[in-house]
Amino acid sequence: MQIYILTLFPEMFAGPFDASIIKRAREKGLVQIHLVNIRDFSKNRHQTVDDAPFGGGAGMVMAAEPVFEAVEWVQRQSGQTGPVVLLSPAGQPFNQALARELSREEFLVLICGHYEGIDERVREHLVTAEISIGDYVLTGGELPAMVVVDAVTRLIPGVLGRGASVDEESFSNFLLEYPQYTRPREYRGYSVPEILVSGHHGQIRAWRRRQSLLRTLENRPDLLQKAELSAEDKQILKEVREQLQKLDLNVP
Ligand code: 9D3
Repeated sequence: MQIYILTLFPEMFAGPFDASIIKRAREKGLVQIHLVNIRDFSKNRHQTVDDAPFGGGAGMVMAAEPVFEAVEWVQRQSGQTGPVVLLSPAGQPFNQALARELSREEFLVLICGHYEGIDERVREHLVTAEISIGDYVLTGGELPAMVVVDAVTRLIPGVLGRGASVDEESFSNFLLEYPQYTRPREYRGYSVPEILVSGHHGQIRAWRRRQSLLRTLENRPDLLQKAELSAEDKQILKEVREQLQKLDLNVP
């Protein structure tokens, strides 16, 4: 996959793509990440890319021209087309399903917005998808672009080692993961749950399922609506909810 990242701050990307799984994916040629400086496509003497908003108001707006020129240059010189994604707080929430869709593309353009906003004509006539990574305010689209590249790259076939089954992950099944432990069996007096060292595989499976359900109920009750729950799962959740109600704790 070819990923082109259009940004005013290409230097921010040094580091995250040079370690661990993304580094290996790049070395294997499974993903090529290209950084393009939007400022190189400014056509004025001072190389500016922003201007005051028509109609007045605070802050500066990223101009349409350098963004259009940068995207069209990328498409010309690569000879490819594909989704043009704008990272923006007003975008659709990024999630695993969207990461999976994007991972099937051969060519992706990510535009990192900056300043208070971007000329609406970029959205209307250039961008094909607008993505937010969550409900908090960042300084620009650079960190969100890194998040998208990370989530998408690990889904490209061949990037993760065998055994790392991407389908069994939480967010694929809408349950949070169960607690994991490794050696030693006791650390600072804290011991590993006895069941995990019992060798009773059926009981271990049931314990893990229960832990996933409890953790999801505690931290992400919204996910339980989407999860595929067996009759036994529902019984567990019912019992836990009743227990919590008895203790007068709030529970969804
Ligand atoms: C005046 C209203 N602000 C929107 C909340 C303006 C504004 C603030 C911060 C516009 C852009 C930004 C920079 N953030 C991003 O570009 C961004 C972002 C984010 O801030 N949160 C979550 N996801 C994303 S994706 C891009």
